[in-house]
Amino acid sequence: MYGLKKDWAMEKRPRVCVLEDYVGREARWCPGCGDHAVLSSVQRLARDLQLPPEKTVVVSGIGCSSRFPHYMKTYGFHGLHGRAIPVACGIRSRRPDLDIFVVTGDGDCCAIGTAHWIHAIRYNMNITVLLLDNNIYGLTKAQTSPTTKRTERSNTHPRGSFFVSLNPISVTLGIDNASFVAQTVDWNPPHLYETIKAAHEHKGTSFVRILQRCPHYTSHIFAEAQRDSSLMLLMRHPEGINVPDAVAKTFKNQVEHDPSNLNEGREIASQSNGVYPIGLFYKNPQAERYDDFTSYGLDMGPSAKIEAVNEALDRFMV
Ligand SMILES: Cc1ncc(C[n+]2csc(CCOP(=O)(O)OP(=O)(O)O)c2C)c(N)n1
Ligand SMILES: [Mg+2]
Repeated sequence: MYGLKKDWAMEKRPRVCVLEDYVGREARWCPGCGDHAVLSSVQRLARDLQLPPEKTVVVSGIGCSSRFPHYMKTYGFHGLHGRAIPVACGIRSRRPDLDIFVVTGDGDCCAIGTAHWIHAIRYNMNITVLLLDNNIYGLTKAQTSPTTKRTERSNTHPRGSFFVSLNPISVTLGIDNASFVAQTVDWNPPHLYETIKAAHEHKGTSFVRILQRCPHYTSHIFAEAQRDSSLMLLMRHPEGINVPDAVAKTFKNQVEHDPSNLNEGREIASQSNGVYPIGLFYKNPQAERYDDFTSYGLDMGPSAKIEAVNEALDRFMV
């Protein structure tokens, strides 16, 4: 017909997602809050990897940072305080096909959610955990959190916190079967992006602590490190976080650290000289994954499932 192909309109075009396909509601965080930087990194990563929005889920607990799922145009679950990680593990147990991100705060993960955090690291299911650590309970207006530094003032410690703070990286590196442990900062977008990218690529529980500025309550704590890069230590290795040379050059302090060396990773994490190490402390792609067991039987049809349940129940017959 006049040289036209009859089925031209039926041609299936490849799907392309643009940034707007991942942008949800307008973020209500304060201007200058580090959470904005993490949000745009995750949105850009989703766009760059073309993650299908309907196959992506962001799970959070309660806190300022935990408002994250509202700001992504993907599936999301804004749940209960401290319970983000177990919800994500539950989703992963039966949905190997989804991309699962967890966004949690230092109160959410390291106080009320501690038991879940420890066991999830041991289970090593394939999820990406982003701990947005501003050293304070932000949403409830400035109470001391486990990561609040000694002497820092808050509403619960108006004369300054008097006890030693918890280091989430050292804790995670101490848990058997940890498989990916990294640290980055909200104020260095290339490092932040590359760290989240490497975490997402890793198959297992990736734990990323992001030092995050709270402009309202803890604006001073990372201000020095932001101004002076010698207060940070950049860990570099071909198997580590792949930052462009132009970015790496801006760090005066660097160390070559092989992320398969757990003991060296622990040493770097626990140094108490006031310098923040950033990069990959530890990676073990061979660590056992609990989701390899929980996804058993996903391909069974409904009648086979009923038969299996009946068989299991019959075993308890007296
Ligand atoms: C069971 C329960 N306990 C306490 C609270 C009150 N609460 C809400 S958010 C929060 C702490 C949030 O701090 P963090 O996780 O560090 O998040 P941020 O706001 O700093 O991002 C607390 C204690 C709650 N909502 N539910
Ligand atoms: Mg916090």
